[in-house]
Amino acid sequence: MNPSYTPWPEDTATEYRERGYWAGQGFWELLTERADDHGERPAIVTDAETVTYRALTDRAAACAAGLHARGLRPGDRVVVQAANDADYPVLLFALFRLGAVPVCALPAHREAEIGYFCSHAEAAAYIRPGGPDHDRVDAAVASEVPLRLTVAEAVALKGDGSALPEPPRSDALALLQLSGGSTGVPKLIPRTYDDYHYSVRIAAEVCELGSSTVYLCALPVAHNFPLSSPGLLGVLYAGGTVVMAPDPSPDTAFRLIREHDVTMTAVVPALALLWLKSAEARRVELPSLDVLQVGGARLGAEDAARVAPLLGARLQQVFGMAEGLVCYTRFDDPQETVFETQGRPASDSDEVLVVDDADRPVPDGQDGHLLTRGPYTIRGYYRADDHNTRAFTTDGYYRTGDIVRRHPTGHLTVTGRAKDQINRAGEKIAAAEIEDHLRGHPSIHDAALVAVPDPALGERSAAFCVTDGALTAKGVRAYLRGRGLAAYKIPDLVRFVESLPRTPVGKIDKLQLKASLES
Ligand code: AMP
Ligand code: DBH
Repeated sequence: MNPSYTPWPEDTATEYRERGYWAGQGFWELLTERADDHGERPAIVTDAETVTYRALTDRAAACAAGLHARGLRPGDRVVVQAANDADYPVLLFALFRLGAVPVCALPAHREAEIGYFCSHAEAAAYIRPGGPDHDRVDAAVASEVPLRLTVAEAVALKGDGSALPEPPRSDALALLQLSGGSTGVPKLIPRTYDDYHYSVRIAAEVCELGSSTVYLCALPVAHNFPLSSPGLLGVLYAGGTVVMAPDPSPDTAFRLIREHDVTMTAVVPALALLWLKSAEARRVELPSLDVLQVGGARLGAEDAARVAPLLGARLQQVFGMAEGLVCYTRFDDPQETVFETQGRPASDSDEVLVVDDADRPVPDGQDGHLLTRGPYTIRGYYRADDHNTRAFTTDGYYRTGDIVRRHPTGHLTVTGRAKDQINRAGEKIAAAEIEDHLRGHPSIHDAALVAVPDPALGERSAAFCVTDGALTAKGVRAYLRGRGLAAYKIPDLVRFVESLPRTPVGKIDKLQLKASLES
């Protein structure tokens, strides 16, 4: 029994192994297997270099030995913050080799988040980019974290490989992912090799990856989506090539897609809209691009329909969570399903319940809370006993906080979020629904709806709109009414902003929007 997190019950774990979901392989063995099979193929490509499978393995092994010589041991937690470049996979696989456990921080995190990760995980090391911002973070955690290095320093380390212990067992912790949770501090998500490997494998299968896949990593690579759905790990599993984008702007992304004949990439909806806008203005040709994955937040059906005509790529909607479950639309789904749903679970072994407030199942087609469990969905957050009793049912289902509608095919449409709902005098408004309508306006590029405390109603709604036109609040309300919406769903407040604030991974930061109304 590991005291840091709740493992799967023993009989369930046995079943997952017997059924082959848990294959008993770690990521280090996976990489060395690939290097043995096709060592000279490009694994990672950046503007500066091409790293073959063999070179990636060799560099990671050297780095592992160097980190070991500096005192890192199997099981040690290491908070890692890195840019999208070749050093990140070197470091990641070095930690996998050593059995040290990366905490997947994002480059945008600063003192508050990093300080929290370091103390909560009792990190043995903090590895981070160079530069004044991260120097400051480093200084802030210096008294608490014994080993602190820049990424460049870490990957340059060398040591005696023969001193390294055996690679970790597959039931060990592979990494700690972060939960984006809309309130409070992020939770740490304990993922084992067995379960993460399965989620990567099943993702590679669903996305039909192969050795000819060239994947552009445009989102911050440590995030669960570009890391594992199928992302970096899925593409390496399939023997393909990962091109690292230093930034996700249309200029950089389109250039890299053309230069390296990229076949697939993944973005959040806000980025998709930016790319679509740019593609529309410039009529870009991206002949190699076959699949655009969009996930992390709800993509409106009207925007979904613009992807193929403007980018020449097939759209795949991805609805996932770092806690586990990931849903994908399939390439043979009818168009309507690809536009209107966020996909269906990657694996037949994913158990999904859609329930009412009392945890009673609701029929297909009705909104309900999404609960899930399965071979790659955690049974508890890391060191969070108290929160776990709320976030998980007694029989091990994770309460996603998402409101979904299930179709008879098993596809899910995300219609809202339990925490992201406005309760206006008892009448509920799903923010995603109104946002989709707002984004359907030709002059509104992005929109967010948040709750504002109201003495009479309890809450009222405020809409933040990013527009390029001369819109008025009255006009927006009239437009929404024109879409046939109930009166209580028409925003009480309408604000026009140049852009919506984003969390490090690009989701709309609703807390900041709410705060902007109070100041
Ligand atoms: P996190 O806990 O940070 O991994 O965030 C996962 C959450 O992001 C999910 O529970 C959803 O609320 C949201 N999410 C991810 N993908 C989508 C999507 N395609 N559509 C709507 N919401 C999404
Ligand atoms: O938002 C997410 O966390 C997410 C989205 C798509 C995710 O974790 C994933 C795919 O794996």
